[in-house]
Amino acid sequence: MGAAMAGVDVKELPKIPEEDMEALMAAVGKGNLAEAAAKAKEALEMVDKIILNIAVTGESGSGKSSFVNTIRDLRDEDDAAAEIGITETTMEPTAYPHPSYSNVIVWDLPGIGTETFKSDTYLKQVGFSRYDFFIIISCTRFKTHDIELAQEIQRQGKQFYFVRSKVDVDLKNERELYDEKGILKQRKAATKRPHQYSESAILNIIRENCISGLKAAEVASSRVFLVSRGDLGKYDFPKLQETLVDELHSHKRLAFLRSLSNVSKETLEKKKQQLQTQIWLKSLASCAVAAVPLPGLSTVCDVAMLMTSLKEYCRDFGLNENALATLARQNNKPIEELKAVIRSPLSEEITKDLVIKLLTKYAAGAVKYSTYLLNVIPVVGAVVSAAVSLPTTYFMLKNFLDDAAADAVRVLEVVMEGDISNSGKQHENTHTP
Ligand SMILES: Nc1nc2c(ncn2[C@@H]2O[C@H](COP(=O)(O)OP(=O)(O)O)[C@@H](O)[C@H]2O)c(=O)[nH]1
Ligand SMILES: [Mg+2]
Repeated sequence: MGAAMAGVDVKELPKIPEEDMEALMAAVGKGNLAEAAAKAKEALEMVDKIILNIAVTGESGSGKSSFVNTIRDLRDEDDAAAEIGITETTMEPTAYPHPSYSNVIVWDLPGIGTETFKSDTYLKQVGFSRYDFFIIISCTRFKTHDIELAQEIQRQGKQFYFVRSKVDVDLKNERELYDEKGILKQRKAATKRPHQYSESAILNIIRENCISGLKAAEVASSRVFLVSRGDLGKYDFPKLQETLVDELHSHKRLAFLRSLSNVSKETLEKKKQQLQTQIWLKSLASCAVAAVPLPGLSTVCDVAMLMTSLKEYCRDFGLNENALATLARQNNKPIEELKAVIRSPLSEEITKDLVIKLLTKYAAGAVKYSTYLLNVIPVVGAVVSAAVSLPTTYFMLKNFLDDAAADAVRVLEVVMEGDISNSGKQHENTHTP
């Protein structure tokens, strides 16, 4: 669990990054420590209250409801899942909050593309202003109404993303044109297809096919993300996650990031970095709000609040029994195989005693750090205990977060290993006569 703080040279201790410092100083203001902590707590609570509304739209049958489930990391058969294969009969969008992050709401919009479809009235009917961005799904090339809708969204000043669904179906159909050695069976099918079967080449053909249609229509963005229901780690789903995160307004980014399935190392890294930006505020809030002195430690802090933070980190990185059981089931792996690579405690193991144990571990190193803090944040220095508590708490949270993120990367590696061998097996099965 992280490098032990005891014996760490004070020069090696990280400086507070400038933007964290700004947030910290803003919270401290001219007030006293209690006020500063209350402000920090308020700032953190505001972040928790941020709501993100994602609109999923496209033709009926294109895979909207399936995608709504996929992005919420649910299987179609799960209780909270959107119903699949239902023809929409109303113009009412349906809200599907993320099962673990209820402030992230995915909206299943009514199907577009009927005879009477008009992009502007459609957007009015579904409540355009509510949404942060739009996902337009198609299981074929994008059609006129997809394009008109994108252009209207653009005109009204919001972002849209084209998602091409059901690529698993395309790949399966394409594979049938090739023999068991992967050689194209019919010459006349060879116009664009490679002679030797190649999944990436076929995906590129699908992508180019979509893009050329969008370019011809002069849509503002002709990026297309290829996905398949339930295959979160595959095709362009991880790239879509990253793009959405990058293009989201910064105050909504954390809310969205936390809700993302841990399907790529890039997402995990971004999640960690974004969560890190809150640690100073969390430490400050913990040092004065409901803080109690801890026996044997020159630290005062709100242990209950720290416990909550650690449990939240576990949830963000899928480190609890429930999430691991689901992941194991989805990937046909024994849960023990996933647990074997986890080094930090799971959510269920986080107790008051554990928090105190961790704080004790980081206290010695943090004492040295307090001198630095006394100089930069005089208000903290005014309360001697806080000058030690603040860095102690900071290092405890920071190390726990780093460890949880590293665990999630290792779990992902185990899952991805499985993915490669599984897909290999699938190919063999498909082609045994
Ligand atoms: N193979 C495959 N089938 C899909 C995929 N996405 C959706 N479907 C199927 O396509 C049909 C329509 O999907 P649905 O999500 O109900 O579309 P909606 O009408 O746009 O909400 C259902 O039978 C789904 O199971 C996918 O990625 N792969
Ligand atoms: Mg539907």
